[in-house]
Amino acid sequence: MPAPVLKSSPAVSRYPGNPVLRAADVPYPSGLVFNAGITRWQGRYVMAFRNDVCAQGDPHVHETNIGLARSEDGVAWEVAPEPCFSMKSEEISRAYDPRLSVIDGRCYMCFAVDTRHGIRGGIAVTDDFTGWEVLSMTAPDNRNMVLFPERLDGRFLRLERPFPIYGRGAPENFDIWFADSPDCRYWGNNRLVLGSEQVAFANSKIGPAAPPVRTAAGWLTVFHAVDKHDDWELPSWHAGWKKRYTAGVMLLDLQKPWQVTGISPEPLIAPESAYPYETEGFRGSVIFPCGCVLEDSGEVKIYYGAADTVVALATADVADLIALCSGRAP
Ligand code: BMA
Repeated sequence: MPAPVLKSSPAVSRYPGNPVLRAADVPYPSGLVFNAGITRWQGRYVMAFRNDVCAQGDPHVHETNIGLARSEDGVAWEVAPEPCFSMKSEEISRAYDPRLSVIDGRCYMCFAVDTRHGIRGGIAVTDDFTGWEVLSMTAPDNRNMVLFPERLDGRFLRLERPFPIYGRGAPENFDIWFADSPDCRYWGNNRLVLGSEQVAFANSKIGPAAPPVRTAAGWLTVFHAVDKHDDWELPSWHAGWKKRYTAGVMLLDLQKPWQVTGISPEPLIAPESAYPYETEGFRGSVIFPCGCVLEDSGEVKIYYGAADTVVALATADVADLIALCSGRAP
């Protein structure tokens, strides 16, 4: 059964030259380039991207590392000669899905870590994208962590997505949570931000996507949302792919960032067959934003992993996104 069509918001425009990064742009072994954290850094744009090493069309991934790319305009990217981060040991198989936030002049990266004992959320900090200090790793299972780009009352702020298996009442209905920290190492004050049942276009898990962006109306926050159906067979390099990932958008209170003050009832970006890089690839019909940049012009650049295969870019006017969260059409 095909998935019923979902449309993206008219507030969003895809960059016509999409994808902005793919495996062929990478000067070392690469098969899939997706889920990329992006931020402005020292007058340029910097991207940390997930790099899965595999053959085209073959779902067996041999290795995953995190690559680095730089750009003058946020559109044309130059990939550094070597990956910038990886984790591997007897316990840890890989680190992936980076999100970048600049806080007080240092660049922090959140990432997921697959281990023999579950999936953990990591945070590392760098000043040069060469040396990294790993500050914290959650207990399993947790991932999709994003740091706000500012502290509040001296405390670091993050959104995260634990995966409760027992006690949630449904096997994969996972939610967005908040935590804060005095030092980015020790985290607490956990609060529920958004339950997956509050998102009309999800029937399964949701999660933080890109780090929130400050606006006068609140923290503009892109999240991902999953709908799935046992009868679906979505295009994929492996059989049995049944999950569609869309992007949604909400506003969080500037002083109480665990409180949702507005949310768009419709998807912001849904995978559409007019853009085959979204519907065909390693896992088709996946929109997975990990980076958001607000320009002085009011343009918001939203970077997303498309079909778990490439990095794509969509833009929107910040006023339109705020209007969507207030239940108003742009
Ligand atoms: C999620 C994560 C992401 C991936 C997405 C779609 O659970 O594994 O890395 O992009 O699924 O496959």
